[in-house]
Amino acid sequence: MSRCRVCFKPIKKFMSFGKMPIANSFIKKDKFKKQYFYDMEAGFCKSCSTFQLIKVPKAKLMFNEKYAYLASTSNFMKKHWSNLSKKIINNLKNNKNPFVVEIGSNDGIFLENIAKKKINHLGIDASKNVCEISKSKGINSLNAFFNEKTARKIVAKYGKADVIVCTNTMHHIEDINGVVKGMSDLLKDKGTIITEDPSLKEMLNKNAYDQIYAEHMYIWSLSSINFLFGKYKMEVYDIENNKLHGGCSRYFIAKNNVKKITKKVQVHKILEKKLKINKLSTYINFKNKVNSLKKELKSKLIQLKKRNKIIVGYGAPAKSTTILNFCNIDYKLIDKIFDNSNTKINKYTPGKSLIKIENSDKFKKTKSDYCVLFAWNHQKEILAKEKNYLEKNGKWIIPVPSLKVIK
Ligand code: DWN
Ligand code: ZN
Repeated sequence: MSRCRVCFKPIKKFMSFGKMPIANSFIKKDKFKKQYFYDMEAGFCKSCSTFQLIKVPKAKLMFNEKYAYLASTSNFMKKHWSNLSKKIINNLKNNKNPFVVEIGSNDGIFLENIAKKKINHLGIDASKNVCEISKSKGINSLNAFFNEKTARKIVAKYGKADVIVCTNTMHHIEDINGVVKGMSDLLKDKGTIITEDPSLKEMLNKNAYDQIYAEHMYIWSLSSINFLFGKYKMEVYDIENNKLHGGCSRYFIAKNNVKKITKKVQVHKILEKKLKINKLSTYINFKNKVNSLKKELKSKLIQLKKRNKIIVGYGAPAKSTTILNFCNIDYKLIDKIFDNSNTKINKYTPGKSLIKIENSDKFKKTKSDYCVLFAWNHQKEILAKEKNYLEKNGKWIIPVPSLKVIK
């Protein structure tokens, strides 16, 4: 029987996606036959309301020296993290010799703003390649998995942290109890933890099943985050919702009774209650909606192909791995996918899809009739960048929340 990673109670599987590859394992031709597949099954824990994958690949298979996701590929995101850093720097202005720690610091897109202000900081990331990029930006970074042991070493070497930032990382962590216990040991009594992850409410509202893949072994809600931190005498005292990555929630967490709980937290609690995120029926409905989206997208592409239309894709996010493999869409339907990450260009999409990834610089010069926007969460930025596609009679296909063609 499978157990919940947060509260260890038995967990119920409600949806199976079938065999899936590692979402960010974009591959060269010689690796086609050597891919790792696992059964991707989504579960829901009735006792702590945590949405999570039942089984996940070993962390080393997902986070290693070849991690393909570079946060700095989006200007919109650079602005997002610099705004957060300004907010933190402002809140720290009266702290003596503050210390900021980021868990999951990726390529330093957030910490570079803190380092520039000569504030004591430490970035921790499990993937070696992104740590190297951070170091090259003058960021103090540690290539390690964060847990209680790492926390003890950091406290011994640097002291406790005023702020711990952990964005788009909480959903990646199998030993989530170890990490949160480590955070509680590392945090000063009056300190703040800021986490930010795709929001369960937004995923359900947007039928965004492509947010589900091995790295995203949880899709967090206020209710499940509060339960988790509550186990270590901490609580969410403020929340901000934003449009990043298809809709994320940013949680502000402190030790119990240190900070006043804001109205926004109460309002969000009521919203989650209305959405019945603690009821299994909500997830059965989600599964039914997703299965019909899957049929719709596949039949649309087959119908276009029969009319000899040229179909390409734009953006090869981790999310596209779920869409392509769950909907059984491959190179026979989509000729190529354009992307600006040098970790993905000239490689192929993982699993059975095996679609070539080309530099997005070539998009304008390549004739196509339809383009599936897999990076739909960057729609504003991408459609502005590629504004003449529509003028040349190209049509965008947006896969979620419902199948939409922009002419
Ligand atoms: O937690 C995670 C989230 C935060 O980021 C990680 N699991 C990995 C990653 O998820 P993702 O790969 O779905 O992220 P994105 O930002 O939706 O990926 C967008 C893709 O589109 C990237 O490969 C870059 C590409 N892109 C592009 O080619 N041109 C993006 C933009 C904005 C562009 O203009
Ligand atoms: Zn649980």
